[in-house]
Amino acid sequence: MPPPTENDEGEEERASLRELLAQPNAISLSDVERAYADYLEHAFPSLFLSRTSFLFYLARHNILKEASGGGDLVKDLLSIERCILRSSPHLTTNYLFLGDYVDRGRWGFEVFLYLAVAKLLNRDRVFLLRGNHEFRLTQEKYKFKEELLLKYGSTYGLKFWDLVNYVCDRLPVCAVVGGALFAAHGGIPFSLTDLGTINQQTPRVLPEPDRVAPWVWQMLWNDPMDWARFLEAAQLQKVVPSAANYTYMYLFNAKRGTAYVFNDYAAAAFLKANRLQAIIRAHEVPEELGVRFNFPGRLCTTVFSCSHYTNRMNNECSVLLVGGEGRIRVLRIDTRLNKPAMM
Ligand SMILES: [Mn+2]
Repeated sequence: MPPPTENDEGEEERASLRELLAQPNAISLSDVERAYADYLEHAFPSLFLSRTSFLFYLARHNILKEASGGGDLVKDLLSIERCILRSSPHLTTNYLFLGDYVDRGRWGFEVFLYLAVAKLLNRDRVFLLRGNHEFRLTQEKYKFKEELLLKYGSTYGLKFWDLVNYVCDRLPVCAVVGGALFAAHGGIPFSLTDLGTINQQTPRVLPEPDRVAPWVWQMLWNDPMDWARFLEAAQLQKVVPSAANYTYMYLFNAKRGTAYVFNDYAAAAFLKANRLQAIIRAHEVPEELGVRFNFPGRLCTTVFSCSHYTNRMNNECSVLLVGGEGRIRVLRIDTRLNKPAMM
């Protein structure tokens, strides 16, 4: 049997890309690398919580009138284009994205590039946090690495994969908005909870946070859990809640097989200790409208900005509009045109 021919459209595209990249005057990978380095240098003058003061700085000068938090933008380019970046390229609002730009869809690379370009054009307006899919391990397990290999072949696919992860390893993992709101992809951490200490002790480049900085891993993977479900989970895990070992507040996250769940006591303690008002996170799909208030008193809000998630759900999506003093408004995104067939 003859070997399968590769003379299809995809191969033609790959060949023309190779040709383009082989030309001496074409943009080279090192140019792309330099652009990313430039992006990082200017994006986050110092990573992590120094962004707090950066955001405080903006707030003090009344530039940060409102900020939108978009969560779990996996694959949903249509929603980004139509609803979030429609005023691009020159944005008049600040945008904070809560991670998960790749995996679980066909357009991870495009979403990532789109947001990177938005950042380059609007350095002081667009902020990108890291999600639990901005990791090599996760991307190998889900679809992103495969997506790049399929689109660009093994040589360039792997190079692009490295470039994206060069950026991911340097993305900040949390932010404080307007001195009032804590934002992270998953939630509050367990093994270190003082933001000042976290800022000091977290390496700026983190390819393996699960081993080096578990609190970072936790901020990307943790989930909030209401008290009734928390008690059930404690019973299942045969844990007797005890203030001494913090199991009143955190439990092993059995659904994920890693990290922790936290209840409203944990949320309140964390917010009080860090003098903040509320938590904004993504990471879980609210059933319908793209938003869920997890605890009484709106201590924690889950926002999801990807419609028709994984093409199997019919969820709509939302973004949060954050006004002065941390007031949150929910903006629903019109997703009627985002039919799964179009993904
Ligand atoms: Mn996630």
